[in-house]
Amino acid sequence: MGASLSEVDILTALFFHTLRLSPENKDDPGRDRFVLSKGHASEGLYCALAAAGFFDPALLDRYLAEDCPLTVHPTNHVPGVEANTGALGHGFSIAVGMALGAKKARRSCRVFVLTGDGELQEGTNWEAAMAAAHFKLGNLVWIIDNNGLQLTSTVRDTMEIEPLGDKLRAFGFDTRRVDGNDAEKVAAMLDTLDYEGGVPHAVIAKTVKGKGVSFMENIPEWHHRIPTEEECEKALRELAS
Ligand SMILES: Cc1ncc(C[n+]2csc(CCOP(=O)(O)OP(=O)(O)O)c2C)c(N)n1
Ligand SMILES: [Mg+2]
Repeated sequence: MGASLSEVDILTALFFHTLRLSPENKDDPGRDRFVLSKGHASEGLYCALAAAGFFDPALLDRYLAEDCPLTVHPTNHVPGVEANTGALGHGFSIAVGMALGAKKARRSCRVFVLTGDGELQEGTNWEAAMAAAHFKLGNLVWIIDNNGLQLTSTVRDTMEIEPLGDKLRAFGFDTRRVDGNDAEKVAAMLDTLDYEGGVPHAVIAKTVKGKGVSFMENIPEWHHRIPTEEECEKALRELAS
């Protein structure tokens, strides 16, 4: 839940402001794409997709049930899911391929991808970053959920990724920073990007893992812990207030 609460404001900005994507155009080759590379945070994506009308929100109650398509890691059996992700380090490469394909086909669609920050320890991201700059993919936006935590510990203690802004700029990205827990700020910032130019975009979205639930914020174990019924009620009360 920590990983989903971290990203939910970014998904809100994307699905309810930025993306030219809806249940009506979801099979149109010219649609915008969104790839959740940090696929373990599927609950956030499922909630966004349900709220945006891609499937009946009642399905959310069957999350992880046998025969339910809402699995821990998302697959394209779920309407609106563009890529099967969850093995970290692959989603950004997939997104680069989508953006390159769109550019070659002269389609105006844009590709947005959300990775974690611990995920950037996977070398495949940096190969993809080189390719994005080389192919001048201005239609690509790489958003990094920069919450400073990964599975059991901090990113800094596991394998430091800083100075991230300098790295992204050196790899040729138009690099922005934003409060990733403020959907309006994310949406406004994405409006300012030049999607027609030849420079790919990177957004360092500063977030808090577990955002909005006092006892989950910044606590690594809420990466995987299942709340008790009491904790669940408290979390829902806090999120609703
Ligand atoms: C290739 C691969 N290695 C390990 C894992 C196990 N794993 C799942 S989530 C996670 C931590 C991810 O941290 P981060 O990218 O910072 O995402 P956050 O949840 O903090 O947004 C790890 C190591 C995985 N899913 N894929
Ligand atoms: Mg993280």
